[in-house]
Amino acid sequence: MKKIFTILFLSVLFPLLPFSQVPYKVTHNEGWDSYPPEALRQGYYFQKSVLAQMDSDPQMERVILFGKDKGHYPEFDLFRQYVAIVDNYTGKIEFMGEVVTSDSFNMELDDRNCDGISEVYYEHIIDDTFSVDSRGYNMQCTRCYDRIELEGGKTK
Ligand SMILES: [Ca+2]
Ligand SMILES: [Ca+2]
Repeated sequence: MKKIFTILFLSVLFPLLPFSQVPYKVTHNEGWDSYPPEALRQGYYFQKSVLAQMDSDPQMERVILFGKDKGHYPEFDLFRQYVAIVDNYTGKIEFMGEVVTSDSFNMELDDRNCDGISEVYYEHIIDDTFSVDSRGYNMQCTRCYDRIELEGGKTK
């Protein structure tokens, strides 16, 4: 009988013990998944997103690459792409990049000046201009390596 009382006592007490209290709850994100719908231009698709510190506001930003196919050639493919930067907490769009042409979906984040704020780097073909020979080989173009840097919400 004493044992039963002990078990009953423990089963009532157990949920009240400090170690049984969970300080936070893990839930799935609700609302927008990877990006707010306004960040998606018509005909483009989500490619990837990276969480990064993009400005002096301690809240993190989500840097998102969107893209679509532009054309396929024997030796290479062409794509259209752009970068959007979204406040990860509010979902507010902080930056919408220009659409550029490239032969790969590319976006790299780095803090090359070591100020604790990341920059976005990407390569594209200047003026979307390129040429190929009669068989579709030997692409000629001028490439540009660009940078997106936010500071106080402004692009440099
Ligand atoms: Ca921030
Ligand atoms: Ca930096």
